[in-house]
Amino acid sequence: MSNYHIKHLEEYYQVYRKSIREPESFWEEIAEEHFLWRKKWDKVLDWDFSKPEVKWFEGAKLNITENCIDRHLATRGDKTAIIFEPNNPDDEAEHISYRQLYERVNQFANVLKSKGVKKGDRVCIYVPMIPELAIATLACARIGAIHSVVFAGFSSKALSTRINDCDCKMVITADGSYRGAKTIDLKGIVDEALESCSGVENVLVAKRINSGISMKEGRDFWLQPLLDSASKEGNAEVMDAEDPLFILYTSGSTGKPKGMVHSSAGYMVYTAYTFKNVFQYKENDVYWCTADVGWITGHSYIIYGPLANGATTVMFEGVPSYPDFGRFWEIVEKYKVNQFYTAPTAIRALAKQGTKLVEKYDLSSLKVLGSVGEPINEEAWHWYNDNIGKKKSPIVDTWWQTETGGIMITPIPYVTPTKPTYATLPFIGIQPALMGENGNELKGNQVDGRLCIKFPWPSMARTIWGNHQRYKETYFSAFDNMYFTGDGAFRDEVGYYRITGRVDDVIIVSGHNLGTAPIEDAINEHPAVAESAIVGFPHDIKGSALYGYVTLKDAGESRNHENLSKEINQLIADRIGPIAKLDKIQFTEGLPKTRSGKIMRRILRKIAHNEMDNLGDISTLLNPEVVQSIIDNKL
Ligand code: 7RM
Repeated sequence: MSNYHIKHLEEYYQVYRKSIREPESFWEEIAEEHFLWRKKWDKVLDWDFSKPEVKWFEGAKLNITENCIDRHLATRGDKTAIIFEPNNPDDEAEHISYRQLYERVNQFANVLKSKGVKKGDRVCIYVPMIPELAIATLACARIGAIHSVVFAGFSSKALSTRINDCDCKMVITADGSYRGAKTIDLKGIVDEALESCSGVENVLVAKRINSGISMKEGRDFWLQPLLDSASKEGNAEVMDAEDPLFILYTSGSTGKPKGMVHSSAGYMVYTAYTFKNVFQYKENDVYWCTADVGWITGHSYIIYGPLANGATTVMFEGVPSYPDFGRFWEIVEKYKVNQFYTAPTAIRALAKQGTKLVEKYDLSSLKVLGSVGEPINEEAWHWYNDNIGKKKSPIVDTWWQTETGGIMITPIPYVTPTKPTYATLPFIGIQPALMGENGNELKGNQVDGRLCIKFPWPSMARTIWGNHQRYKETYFSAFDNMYFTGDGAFRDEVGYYRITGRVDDVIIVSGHNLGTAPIEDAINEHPAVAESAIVGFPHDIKGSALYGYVTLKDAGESRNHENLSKEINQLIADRIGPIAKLDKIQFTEGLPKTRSGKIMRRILRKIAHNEMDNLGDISTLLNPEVVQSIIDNKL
């Protein structure tokens, strides 16, 4: 019997040791006993971090949707797979059983095929949090098309960049979306994006807000009539273990977004196994992750991980503040949610509202509380623990990344004793290392270093779409034979890990990773702007907010700074999305630079953090005099 479900701490340590000593036989047992294979593998693992190349379960054949849907039909056909809770609490919710999911995914898959989508083709999914989003995703996986879900809050420019990067031949979208009291014209955004995407042949449009949108003859099709006439049966495409399952974009510190490529078998095994243990999911539990499917958290822990375990997963269309800040708790009560998984930024926003709206609802069904996306500060941790978990539901602070595919460092609830702000221990099979700046591994406890992973795990991204060299440089070049995460971490006296944040230029605002470069690019498009630099600074709710330093082309020209700031933020909203708007914009006469011309963000970051006394040696700068004037005019 394999160790699929870990129930106490001793067992964790024992299974952990086994997974490190004999990774291949460990993962082989898990894979063999808990999944449906069309053909078993020839080799469990083949890897070489210097290339880098990683293959899990090579030679195996499978389809992930047979594991997420078909195999449950015999025992869980009538069980609810997805509960859809709409934006407006007065609208009717939808309970989709495993059998209905099977039929709807087949119908969708048949529509895709009828429009010429084939195995290996890329399909862009730009759909709000409605059932069609999950169904479209699974339908792609069913026919072996590679889905590229783009968060439906991104601008047309961000969308077209992502469509073109991986040559999507189809876009799936909706007429519009609800967001609290507002609606968003999604189809309009798609139309604008497609002006610069010549490879897209068809657009399938789900009807959500019934807005009078325009449809382009021959290119655009309403989804529902096509679904209605499609068969509810269909065979899943047989995929190789290492065939790509999806691409998901994440922003880097430089240049264009990186299309992280995830493969089929390893991703399935690892997301399913982590879901089972990190949430201690038991049959008939109701699980809710508040993320959007547009992020990796939604891919792995709204769709694939839960469904591979035959779980009931909630999909919520709305926002935590609509119609009021009690909405999350109302939903927990309504569905008797057992596991609740959200982000620190949401917790901080809700904590700010006090506990009145929390006390209105019965939260006694909760057994596990999750946190993900950024470091959870101590105050938020305690508020969550005291008021939502009533000190009886363990908090799982789960550290992981788009690139890792699944949860990497986390407590196992009721197994690992928790500690505020600590993600605690590596999950089964994960071998973290803390590295010093000289490339040496920092052994022992009570050390602070750069977080790396020494050994492959099944759900790691295999490459960056179209740019394997960039994959190698970004993740496998900082340290020999290690995957570098880009995060810093501290290991305490008992070996628990605390993530200290990014060590590169990516800033996490409200749980969204924002690279500085694309934001600076957008600002620099403004005709009056000479150059700009973005840094993060601490923010009560968002975790970090953006501080922009902007120099104008003609310093003598007296432009109204307030108007300029508005125009700059509008540009950012148009190019990237409202999430990337700056909280503070300081107009400066220059930016501190190295002699080779690199902007010294380190100094700007310190100023934004009010650490003026600790700027370090600035004498080597090209223009040290500019630093004092920036300090004098700080916002
Ligand atoms: C899942 C996800 C990844 C980055 C990662 C970290 C930060 C995520 C935590 C965290 C501290 C956590 N994927 N991060 N989880 N930092 N504690 N529990 O968020 O690709 O969007 O972001 O997020 O910096 O590198 S992601």
